[in-house]
Amino acid sequence: LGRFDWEDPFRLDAQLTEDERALRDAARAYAQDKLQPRVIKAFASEETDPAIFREMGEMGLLGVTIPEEYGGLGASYVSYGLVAREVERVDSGYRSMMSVQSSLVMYPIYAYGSEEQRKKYLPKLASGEWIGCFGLTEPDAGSDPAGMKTVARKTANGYVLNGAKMWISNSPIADVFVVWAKSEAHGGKIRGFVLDKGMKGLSAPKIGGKLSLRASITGEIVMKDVEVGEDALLPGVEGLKGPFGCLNRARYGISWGVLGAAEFCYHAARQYGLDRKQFGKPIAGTQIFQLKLANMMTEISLGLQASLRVGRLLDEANAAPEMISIVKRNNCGKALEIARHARDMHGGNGISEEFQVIRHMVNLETVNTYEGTHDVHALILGRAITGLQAFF
Ligand code: TGC
Ligand code: FAD
Repeated sequence: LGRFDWEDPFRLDAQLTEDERALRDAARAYAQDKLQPRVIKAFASEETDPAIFREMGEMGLLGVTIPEEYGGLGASYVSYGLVAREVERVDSGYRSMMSVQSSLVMYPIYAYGSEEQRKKYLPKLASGEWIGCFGLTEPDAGSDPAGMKTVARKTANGYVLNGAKMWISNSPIADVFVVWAKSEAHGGKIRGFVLDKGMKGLSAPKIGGKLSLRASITGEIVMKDVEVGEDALLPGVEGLKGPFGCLNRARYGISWGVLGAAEFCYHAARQYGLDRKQFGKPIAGTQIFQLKLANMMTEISLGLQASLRVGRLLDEANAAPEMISIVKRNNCGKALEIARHARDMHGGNGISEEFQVIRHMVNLETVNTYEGTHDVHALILGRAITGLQAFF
């Protein structure tokens, strides 16, 4: 009979290639050495250090799946998931910064961009010299992005963009803005545009007062008669499948990331339970405490196996979006539940920043909402199961 490891019940480690393990270990070392020491203060003061992008770039953590000729690593989707897990073990906000840059900015420029756009943007985004953001959500169009109001009007030399995007990760510090707009010249179809910081009429005010994801800056994107050339249009895609193609990658990465946050909470609760004595014995020696730990370990290990499976299918170009909805939805929901239990299992200490579980808990509220809410993914799956759409 085989050996059992409470930290790796199904021996995920043995299912990875040597390259995947090496990248995972490098990402873990970076996240623990460089991100962990600054996160408590960054979250408390709602500050995002832009230098993190350059550090991640140096480590090769931006654009993991983008080919090397454009500055990426040309590595597998499983590798990308492993990086997300290590970064989110520290904080969902840091993973957010990384995954927006990789999946929502570099990926569309690579997949839908012209050769000129790829050469202009990808190497600088990969190195972290430039910071990117992705504008899909609007004040009146969140779960229903087809209801967006941002428009691109054709001019003699290009387009004029008008509209406002809301809740955009990285936008106040971004150099590169991938925005989605209804293009009049394309029959009102949604098209992607790449805008540069400093363009006349383009601004990105910060959204303050967030009680979740405070280490990752969020803002609006306001476009007032922003004039761009034809070269700003992403030529390779039309319609909602453009932004959804990017979201597939980011949602998949999140499915791994949230389990990193959940693992942190599980490990912290276990250690706390071993150290903390009440009624003359460690609280980890009580049945209820052990039941909660057993549930945490079970959900994390099942979730990791599922994400690994979807990652392998993505690497074979054989993954369906519904598979990604399953792992995004389930892993986010389970991670949030695990963080809430870990908070409770720490008693009063559970509300202190020092023990970190409450930070993960409030962060996971955002992650459960963005990139398709828990319920919206249920409706995507319900449609696949029944053939009936229940959105409206
Ligand atoms: P629907 O009719 O289903 O589809 C419209 C067109 O899009 C295609 N499509 C997809 N293509 C690729 N991958 C997918 N996952 C796709 N899903 C749909 C579809 O085939 C169709 O193509 P065509 O050629 O026939 O036109 O569209 P709908 O309007 O009914 O959509 C409903 C719904 C709920 C599925 C969708 O709108 C949805 O997923 N809503 C959630 C919105 C969302 O996820 N927003 C995310 C914003 S970005 C973000 O949150 C970043 S946070 C990042 C961070 O900080 O880490
Ligand atoms: P709504 O769509 O108004 O949903 C409100 C509630 O109604 C939810 O519970 C939802 O599940 C429910 N609901 C909606 N429709 C239905 C239905 N048909 N049936 C049943 N229930 C329904 N967006 C970007 O484009 N780029 C970013 O970088 C980005 N970063 C973000 C960062 C943060 C910190 C946050 C909080 C959000 C970010 N978002 C970003 C936006 C995010 O994707 C949206 O918040 C999300 O898609 C939900 O949209 P909404 O907030 O408008 O909520």
